[in-house]
Amino acid sequence: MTDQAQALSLSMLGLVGSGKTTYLVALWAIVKNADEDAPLALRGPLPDATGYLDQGAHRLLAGEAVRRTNYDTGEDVRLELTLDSWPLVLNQLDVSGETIQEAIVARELPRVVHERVARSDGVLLFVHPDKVARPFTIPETHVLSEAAGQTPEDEDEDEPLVPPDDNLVRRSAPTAVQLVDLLQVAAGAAERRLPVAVVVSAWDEVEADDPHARPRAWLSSSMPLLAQFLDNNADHLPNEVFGVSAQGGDYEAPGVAEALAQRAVSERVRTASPDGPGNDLAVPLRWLLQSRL
Ligand SMILES: Nc1nc2c(ncn2[C@@H]2O[C@H](COP(=O)(O)OP(=O)(O)OP(=O)(O)O)[C@@H](O)[C@H]2O)c(=O)[nH]1
Ligand SMILES: [Mg+2]
Repeated sequence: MTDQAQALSLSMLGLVGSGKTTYLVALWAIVKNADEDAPLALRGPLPDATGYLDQGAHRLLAGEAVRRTNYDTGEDVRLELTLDSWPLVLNQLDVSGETIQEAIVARELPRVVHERVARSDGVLLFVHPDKVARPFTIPETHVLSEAAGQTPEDEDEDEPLVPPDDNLVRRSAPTAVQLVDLLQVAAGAAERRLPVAVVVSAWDEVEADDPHARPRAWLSSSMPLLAQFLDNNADHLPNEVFGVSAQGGDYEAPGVAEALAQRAVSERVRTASPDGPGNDLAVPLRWLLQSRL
């Protein structure tokens, strides 16, 4: 088999600020300095445009968050790697969360993203734990309408039905609804079995709340709809959930960025997989690789 035939091509998907670029840049900072015989290493030519990655890596090294990805263009990154001696092409279009958000509203991926997903061997789906918009429960809805000056009797009054604005509904839908929509669109584009590695980014923040947190259990309690969708569609969308702290901590918290900046990126990273905690950013990639072999 040629390298190309074995190469794994992945797409990164996620809503605005879900941690996609930080993961990619941390990976770059690590492989750029790795020995040739490291489990995850660079292979073949350097990517055409390393400026975007280098700039991001520079910020991470200094303990600063990466910049937001450009809304219009995104960034096209192709990394040729070896993972546990297997050739792996990380052919990733790092699009901004807004591009994905627009795709959800339109229920159609931009053509360039559609083509990538169609040719992908797997998807990294990013979720930021602090940016999960939950659906309201019925009691919460009552509290909110009372706060807005509405009494339960008002709600019973006959009002003419105004059809909801579809775009508005999709835009303001809970995060889990948007991600299920996105996965359905991606599965349609792929037209075949599409393994999904859910990456819960900023895992340090989840662990700060609960040091015993496990990624799949976190997903089930934070986004039950998404967890159930993944469970029910495991035939078409085989899936696993990972916790990843690519920064290693919250750079906004007092003293954290300064302390982390003293350490190499590879030593800051924290991961949580079904096998337990670790500090290997490649765990979701390894799972995707194995689910294609
Ligand atoms: N605490 C913590 N925060 C993180 C971590 N990784 C990313 N973040 C924060 O999450 C936010 C979004 O990260 P990005 O990597 O820019 O997310 P993105 O998905 O590329 O965002 P867009 O390109 O804007 O759609 C930033 O404020 C990061 O500082 C982490 O490991 N820990
Ligand atoms: Mg980005």
